[in-house]
Amino acid sequence: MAAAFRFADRMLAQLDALGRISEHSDFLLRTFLTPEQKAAHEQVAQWMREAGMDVEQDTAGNVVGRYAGAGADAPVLMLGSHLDTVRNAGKYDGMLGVIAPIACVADLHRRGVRLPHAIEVVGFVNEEGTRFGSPMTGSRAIAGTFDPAMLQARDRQGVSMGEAYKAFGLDPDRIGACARPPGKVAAFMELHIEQGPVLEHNNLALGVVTAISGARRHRVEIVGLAGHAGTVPMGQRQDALLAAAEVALCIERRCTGTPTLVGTVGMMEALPGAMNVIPGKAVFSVDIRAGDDATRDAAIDDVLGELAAICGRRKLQHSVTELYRSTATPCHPALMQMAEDAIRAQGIDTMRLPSGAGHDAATMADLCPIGMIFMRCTRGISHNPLEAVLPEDVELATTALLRFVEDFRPVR
Ligand code: HGY
Ligand code: MN
Ligand code: MN
Repeated sequence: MAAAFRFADRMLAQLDALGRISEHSDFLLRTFLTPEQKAAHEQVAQWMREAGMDVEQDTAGNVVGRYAGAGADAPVLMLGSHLDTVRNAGKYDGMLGVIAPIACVADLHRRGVRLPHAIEVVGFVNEEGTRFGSPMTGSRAIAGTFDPAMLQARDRQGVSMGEAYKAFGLDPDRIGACARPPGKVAAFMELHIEQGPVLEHNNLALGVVTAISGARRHRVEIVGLAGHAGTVPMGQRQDALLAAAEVALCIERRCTGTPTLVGTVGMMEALPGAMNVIPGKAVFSVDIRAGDDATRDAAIDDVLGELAAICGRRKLQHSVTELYRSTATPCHPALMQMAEDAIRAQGIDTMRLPSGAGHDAATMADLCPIGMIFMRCTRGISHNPLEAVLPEDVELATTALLRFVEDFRPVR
């Protein structure tokens, strides 16, 4: 059967194939430094080679494809996104932004086109932070901002990131060696599904991102006293989980009603975790983000104050560990304009919108000018296997990205 599209048919088949590389048979989970990461990266490396790129795994574990420019020391236009997933993920978050630039380079290669700039396509590791809590490892390594202290972060089995790097066959002491020298990368552009409802609400396939929200992630431990569920009177308990539940509701109250401010408790564990034991310990995550850092930080200060008050009232101990902090990051105006021109060249309308989600692009802003193109996703659903896209949007996104790549000029 003839392909309906120039790009989308093959791309959707590739995204389906990647969506089948999972740590679980009944849902998509592909985390950092696992055999599934290795399998996905090997598959992407093969597609990069077929597209005419030289491919390597860098010292952080990113898979990097390179398509030389017309001149030897041509500036580099870097494209890409992440290949790791959240738990029970959709198959487009991240992966679309790797498969699309590979399709663009394959088209240039087929036509024998060499541009004034070299192109690098990166499949980043660990943008989500699902395994160790600390995210953005691959893009931080390339941007030169990786913090070796993150190697101490441990997964649920108690394995540290440093130990996992060694078990994967990489040297944790050399992660920073893949950092690009300042000035070498002229720009970074990331295509990503919007993961929200705005484009669909405006009946648009593609949007130009103006800025990326800044997030802070914390791990909170509350310690009370485990006890017998049947014998300890309600007024004499030191129930750690009930304190955690109060804090979660306080986060909801504090983060409701302020534009761009959002707060989420995505993980919560009652320990020791038995039906007839009063939880002596509770461990939970706090993810608070906003369009500007001051709004976000004020909310976090209030929540941490409430946490201390709740634990004081309930005679509990608590500890807070910050796992991650990113600052709200604007996209470069010149790249926004180039992206907008490339989209409009497809004969469609577009809009500019902020990103509430975090992205590798925000990390890359420490290295070079950044831009992002958003593609509509069905009902704005993401971080959920219901994540879905329209083939015609995939086609439009890829032709627009190719136009951006061909028309790209380094920004001054
Ligand atoms: O958390 C985020 O915004 C992204 O999915 N890592
Ligand atoms: Mn995500
Ligand atoms: Mn993503």
